[in-house]
Amino acid sequence: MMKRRTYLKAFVFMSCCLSFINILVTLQAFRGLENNDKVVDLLISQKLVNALNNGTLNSRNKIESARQHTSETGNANTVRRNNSTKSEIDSVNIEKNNNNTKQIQPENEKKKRYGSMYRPLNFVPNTTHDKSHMVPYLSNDIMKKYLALPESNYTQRVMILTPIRNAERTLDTFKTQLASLSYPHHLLSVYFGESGSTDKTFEKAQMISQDLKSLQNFTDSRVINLKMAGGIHGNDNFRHKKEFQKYRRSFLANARNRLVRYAFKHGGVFDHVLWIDSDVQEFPSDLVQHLLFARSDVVATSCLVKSHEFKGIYDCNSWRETALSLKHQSQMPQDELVLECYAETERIFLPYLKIEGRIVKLDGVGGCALMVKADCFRSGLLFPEVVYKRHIETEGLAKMALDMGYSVVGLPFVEVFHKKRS
Ligand SMILES: Nc1nc2c(ncn2[C@@H]2O[C@H](COP(=O)(O)OP(=O)(O)O)[C@@H](O)[C@H]2O)c(=O)[nH]1
Ligand SMILES: [Mg+2]
Repeated sequence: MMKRRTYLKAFVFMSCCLSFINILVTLQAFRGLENNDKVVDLLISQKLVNALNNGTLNSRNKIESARQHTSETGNANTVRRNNSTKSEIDSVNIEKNNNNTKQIQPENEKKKRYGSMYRPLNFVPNTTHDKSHMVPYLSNDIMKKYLALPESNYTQRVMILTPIRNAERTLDTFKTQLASLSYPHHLLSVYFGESGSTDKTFEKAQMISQDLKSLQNFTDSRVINLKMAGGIHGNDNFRHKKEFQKYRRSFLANARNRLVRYAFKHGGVFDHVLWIDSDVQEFPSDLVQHLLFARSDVVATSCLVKSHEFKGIYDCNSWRETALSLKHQSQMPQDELVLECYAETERIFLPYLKIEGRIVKLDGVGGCALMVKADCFRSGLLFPEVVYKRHIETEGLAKMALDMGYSVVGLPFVEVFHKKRS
């Protein structure tokens, strides 16, 4: 009897041990699967980022590309359930891409036409009527040829004006770029016009101003509270919705006008106003010299965005009218706002005018990096806050400047880079 009970106990004990080991093995297996899933998830999200960056840079294509990759993610999930490898996932995605050739231009075609950071073109291609928004990468030799500056003894004073709102995260880079300007710092002042920030933009800009004055020898630097409320804010897709543009751009025009008025009242004497947006992350150290070299009243640079080994147009507001664009506008009411990048308007973007040389005539300008002679503002030029000849803000300023008899030009080879799209 005792013996049978001992056997029974031993049997129960053994069964418990076996079940426990079984549970451990199963748990381990699940964890392994989970980790595999994480790796696959990472691969998928990386592909999404790549696709967004590799597609042409206009927003419509970006949306298409994002849509396509949402369905790719679905595909990959199916593959994951079947325990497939990375190369299998890649081949499924490549197949999917092949079925969508309309949306994604083949890499080789893109490289041949626009060059790339690694294989720049050794000539200036004619992209005048290009609709892709991609901008050719040109070799250093070509760029040097079109960007050579004469020796000069600079004496002109430049007031840099930058409107800021929730710019805390971009201000450090912005300050580094300002500090590396090779124009004599004692001829430069920087005024920031802040309003509506919900982060520490104001405090950060104050610290930067202090450094620019004491460590970088700038003549003056201040942060001004513009005392405004409103505007349109949010990520690129939201902020750039067509229906918001009249109000958004009018608000920005008002901010710019307040800032420039303050500068004239409190900023001493200066010869030029240089507008630079706080989310422009890279500009050439000789930016000021290039803008002065144009010897014009209103001067804009190309404003681009980098995307892996390619680059594309960010600011669509620097353009030249064509006969066709003017014909279209002549059929519109006077107070209708014409906006670039929302439909084909048949205008030519500044970066596509390189074929004409280093200083080209424009009819519209953007505010990424924009120099305006101080005398233009003194004689009444401003950023229109209501529609002026079907345009507003910076583009409206260009239209108004032309009407006042001022010269409006662009420097297609001088490229500043806006931060990546959000
Ligand atoms: N003071 C002020 N600056 C603003 C406001 N909204 C934007 N900005 C600044 O104006 C510049 C251009 O604005 P942004 O939204 O980047 O224009 P986008 O690049 O054309 O979309 C940037 O330096 C912004 O920080 C605002 O409401 N108030
Ligand atoms: Mg911006």
